[in-house]
Amino acid sequence: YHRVHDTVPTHIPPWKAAIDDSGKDFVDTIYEKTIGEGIAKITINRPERRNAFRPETMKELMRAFNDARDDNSIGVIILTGKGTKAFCSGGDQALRSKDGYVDYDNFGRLNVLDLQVQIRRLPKPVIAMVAGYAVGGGHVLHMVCDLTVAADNAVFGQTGPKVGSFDAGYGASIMSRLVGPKRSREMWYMTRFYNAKEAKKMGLVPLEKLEEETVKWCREIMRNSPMAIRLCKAAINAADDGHAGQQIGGDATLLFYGTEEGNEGKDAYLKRRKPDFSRFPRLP
Ligand code: S0N
Repeated sequence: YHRVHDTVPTHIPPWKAAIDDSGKDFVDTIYEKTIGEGIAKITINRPERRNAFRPETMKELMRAFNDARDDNSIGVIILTGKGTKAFCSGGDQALRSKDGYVDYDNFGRLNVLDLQVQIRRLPKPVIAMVAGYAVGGGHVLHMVCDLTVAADNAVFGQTGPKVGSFDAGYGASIMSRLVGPKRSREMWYMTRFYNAKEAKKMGLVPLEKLEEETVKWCREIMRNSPMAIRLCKAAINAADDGHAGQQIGGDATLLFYGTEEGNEGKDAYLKRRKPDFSRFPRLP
């Protein structure tokens, strides 16, 4: 036994393009494995869209994860995004329709929810390797991974209530467990982005700035979609009140996409204008 053998080499291994047995190409993703080291790397490859995902992206990621699971030479899987600007920016808002995201079919899908379940159930560790933005559904993907290694340019956040969307399944419950229920509420209600330094300061302000900051928080929340916030709240509570609510949460997202309020956020994002949720009721 030599202590020297305990040191872990730090060089990046040569990655070799991998295939699965479907015979189909990977278009939105890059699937690679190391030679002889037991590591698979799965990269979302839509950097021109900050690695936003569409249904095809999800299908390919699920194929790659499935293959890495079945390959008994693989012991750990890295999930990452192409380039340094984004890990993943969530669902592709340009492809959002009344019943989910649409690319090659004439109906929508929310198949990212299936990928989340697959990653959670996969019996091998999945490590999110995050450079740049991990926001929206991309933030949820990093949260469902076992571990996250973040570069110093990483930015984390949920955009849902700003773009008329939310993840009332794992996106709420896992966050509540990871950062605590109060911080989850901050992230979902206010849709702020946080770098690693800011994340540590969430909720702490100097005494003399207390009221000023509190009112600012109220205003930040009031800018966002009331229905999305209402359902985020129910979803964050579901983690402690019983997981049974979570499927209902996913279905609620689906219904919400068919409403005018849900589309206001997406349209505002795509037209690069501020969303205006003022005409929507804040139900008691
Ligand atoms: C990522 C952001 C912060 C990057 O900002 P930056 O660096 O200033 O770049 P931009 O100029 O804004 O972007 C560069 C180009 O990339 C496009 N783009 C970026 N993100 C998206 C996106 N998500 N969809 C479509 N296009 C995107 C830009 O449009 C731009 O293109 P060009 O150059 O052609 O103008 C910033 O881009 C940002 O805020 N992006 C939006 C992030 C967002 O709101 N994501 C969606 C959030 N919602 C979800 O993810 C849904 C949640 C979910 O996953 C889910 C859960 C349960 C049930 C269903 C779902 C579901 O799938 O919906």
